[in-house]
Amino acid sequence: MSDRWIEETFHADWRVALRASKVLHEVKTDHQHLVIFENPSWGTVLMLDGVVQLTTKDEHVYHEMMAHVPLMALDRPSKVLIVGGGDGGVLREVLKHTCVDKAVLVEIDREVIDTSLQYFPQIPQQALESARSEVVIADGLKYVAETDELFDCIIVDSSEPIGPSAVLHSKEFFASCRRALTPGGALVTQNGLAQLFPDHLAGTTRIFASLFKRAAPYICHQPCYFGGLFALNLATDDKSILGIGPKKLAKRARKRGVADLKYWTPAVHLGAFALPAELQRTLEHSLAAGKAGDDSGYVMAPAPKAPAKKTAPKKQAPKSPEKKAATKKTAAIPSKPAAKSQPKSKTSR
Ligand code: SPD
Repeated sequence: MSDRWIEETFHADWRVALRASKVLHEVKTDHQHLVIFENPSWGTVLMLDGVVQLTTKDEHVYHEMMAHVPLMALDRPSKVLIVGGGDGGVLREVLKHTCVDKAVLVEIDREVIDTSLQYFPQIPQQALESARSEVVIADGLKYVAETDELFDCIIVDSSEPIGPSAVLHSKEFFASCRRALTPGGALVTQNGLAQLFPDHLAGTTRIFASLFKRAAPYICHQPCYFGGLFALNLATDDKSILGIGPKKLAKRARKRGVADLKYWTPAVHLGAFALPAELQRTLEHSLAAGKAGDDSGYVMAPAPKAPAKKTAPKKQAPKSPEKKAATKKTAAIPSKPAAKSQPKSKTSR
């Protein structure tokens, strides 16, 4: 058994390490550091720039919730765009919907696709080679800004707001997504750890609410994203898609041949939009700030610089990126929105 422990280095205040019983591949690609390794409990693990992206043990949770929540909500989605997601997990789930004629996957880093096919082919299965799939190696921001095509659903399967994924959390990018959606289409993105960094979720919700008629954050339990509830977020101009009941969802799943899932069910779909009280409050305050003119998203502060060799007298430890961003955002969000400006929550169904 190897003694190498590979750390998730993304969080400034804690480190989670996984034992690599075997490192299968490690490379600095043109875009990021990529490592794939085996772990006896988690299976095969993919990490990009020190952030766990997936493990073969639990990838189904995230991939099913990213794909089936928006697609089951839509009446007959036929064209889907996936930005990122080069491992093919979201694409695999999207193609389960027989009504989807075409799914375009735009990935900036070819090596993510190639190494996924090589080291965990059970995740993409045949999705990347499907006649219904089109794989484009391109910058997602540029692709969405320039495409003439319209999609019923856009799924942004990005990493955290660092490296090549940073721009995929920006207002500019989400505005381009809106332009590339058919009327009433759905946009979904991931929004990080809901309880620890609610500002990420709140920032995107504020952007979504400024661009769309409805922003609908939802959550899942993704064991390998250590730190509790994991947030996803859906935006649409057709609020009726958020009111589909369990019977209709089940009927759609049957009709489209979507069966044998491991996480998504109609009840899980509906329950995912039920947010813990404090999170709901944070989002309401954030939306109130949005109404007051602040439609900024979540911007991670640059990582603290390494200390200079000659150390000056210590003043205060640098704040972690999350703490800095949190401080900035909290200042913009009234602790209690004035009764008059209390928004009708756009996050409710
Ligand atoms: N905290 C990590 C979030 C990563 C989201 N993307 C995962 C890619 C899996 N297809």
